[in-house]
Amino acid sequence: MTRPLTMLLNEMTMTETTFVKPLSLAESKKKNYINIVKTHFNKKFGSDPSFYVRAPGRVNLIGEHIDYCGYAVFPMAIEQDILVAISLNGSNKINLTNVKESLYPDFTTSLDVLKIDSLNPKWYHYYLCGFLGMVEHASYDYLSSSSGLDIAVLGTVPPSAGLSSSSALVCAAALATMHAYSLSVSKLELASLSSKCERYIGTEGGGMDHAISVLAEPGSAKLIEFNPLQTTNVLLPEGAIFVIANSCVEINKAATSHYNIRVVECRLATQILAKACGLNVTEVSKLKDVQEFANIPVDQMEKKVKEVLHENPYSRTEVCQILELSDSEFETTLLSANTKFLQEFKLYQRALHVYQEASRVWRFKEICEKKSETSLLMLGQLMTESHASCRDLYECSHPDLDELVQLCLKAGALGSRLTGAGWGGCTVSLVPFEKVDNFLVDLKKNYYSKHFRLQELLDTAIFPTKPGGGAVIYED
Ligand code: ADP
Ligand code: NG1
Repeated sequence: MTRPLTMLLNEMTMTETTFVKPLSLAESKKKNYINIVKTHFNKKFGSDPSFYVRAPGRVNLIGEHIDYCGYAVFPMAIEQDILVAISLNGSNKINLTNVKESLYPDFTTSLDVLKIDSLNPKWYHYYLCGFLGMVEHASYDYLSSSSGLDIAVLGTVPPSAGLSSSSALVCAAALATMHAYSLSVSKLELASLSSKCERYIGTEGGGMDHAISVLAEPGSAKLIEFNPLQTTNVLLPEGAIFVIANSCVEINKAATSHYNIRVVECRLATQILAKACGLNVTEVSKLKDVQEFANIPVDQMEKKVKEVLHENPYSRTEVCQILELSDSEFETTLLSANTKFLQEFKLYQRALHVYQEASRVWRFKEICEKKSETSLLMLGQLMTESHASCRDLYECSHPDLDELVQLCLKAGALGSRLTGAGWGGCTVSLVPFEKVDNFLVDLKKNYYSKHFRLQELLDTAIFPTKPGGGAVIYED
């Protein structure tokens, strides 16, 4: 029977612009997790939640550490996610509980003393980032002394592994807050807002993770461009699959300064390149701005970097001299809270990585779109080049990750690289369908058995993945 046009239009609108889905439409595996978080909510708060939110983690296929430099990246959402069950509680308290209580203990705060401690980040601070970002966006208009919330969280994204568990939590919190207070925010706005508010935790991240967590559509990876934020669906070539393998080396971005150091090095390289190109340094804040204002194609920026920057690390004094800044001006305008101690900066290597990685992203997209017999080989090669650049120029790898990449290649991957921030976490490998089974067996034998302590993590440490959908609100 043909369905009326109005019904079809409603369905289209539902998938494209609103987040809300009936709970009955959730996949059965998702329903199991929803039941777990519902039971936990009920045990802690003595009632049922009003609704649920899910926001997925992601795997970045290529384009590492370039989103905060303004360049496009190429991630896809994964099945693993953060689930939030939530209800208004009529008090002025936010009560947060987590299904994994031993790792993430309960937390309660009054609405009038919300604080995010970026020096000692705890799990609930990430939730509060999303909450605060949303209420600030609404200028606190919706908050009263009875706007408190009961919240239970369940996460399946491996934490601190480069698959964006923290951003999934921030996005889920922002979306849950939006719906609890009946605010109206578009998907694009939510993606930008969640990215800004995760910075309350202290890391100066780019917008990739939130954009994909909110905007992902099942079945395709996305090219994500910034300023303005826009996304393009890209179908991945057939015949191979992306497999994630966790090195099981954990690194928390907010509790260390590695990530912000790289952001600072890119900022300094931007200023020095801009000056050398005769640009107005106050108008230029990202490496992409230099390339655009100087009107140089991205694949020719390598030449400019080699002309202007030197390979030896820059001292703080030298940077101040070049930029004509006093040390205290330098500290206040260019360094962040956890990078004030820095004395040396590798600018040549970081800028070279960023421009070359940005070119690789566009080549990756073109190969996916053109589709030829050699597509898979070429994609694999770009991924492996990207890893080498992360390891040697950006220095964001880890010996265990490098070992894992080599083992993945030996086990049949056409390409393999670290994914996400690095310094630990996961690899993503492009593996031909017919080799997947052997690939899994080989890795288990050669990496996970060798690192004996990882045996118990095997079930969750290595898994094939396909492009999943973005954030959703489930209601009964
Ligand atoms: P990632 O690369 O996974 O985003 P981060 O180091 O940025 O790693 O963030 C990890 C932090 O996010 C954890 O230390 C924890 O505070 C929070 N987090 C991740 N998953 C969960 C979860 N399931 N429940 C509560 N907090 C979580
Ligand atoms: P993960 O892997 O989630 O820590 C971080 C940044 C991204 C991006 C990647 C590196 C945040 C929230 N996320 O991701 O923006 O810069 O590193 O490509 O800071």
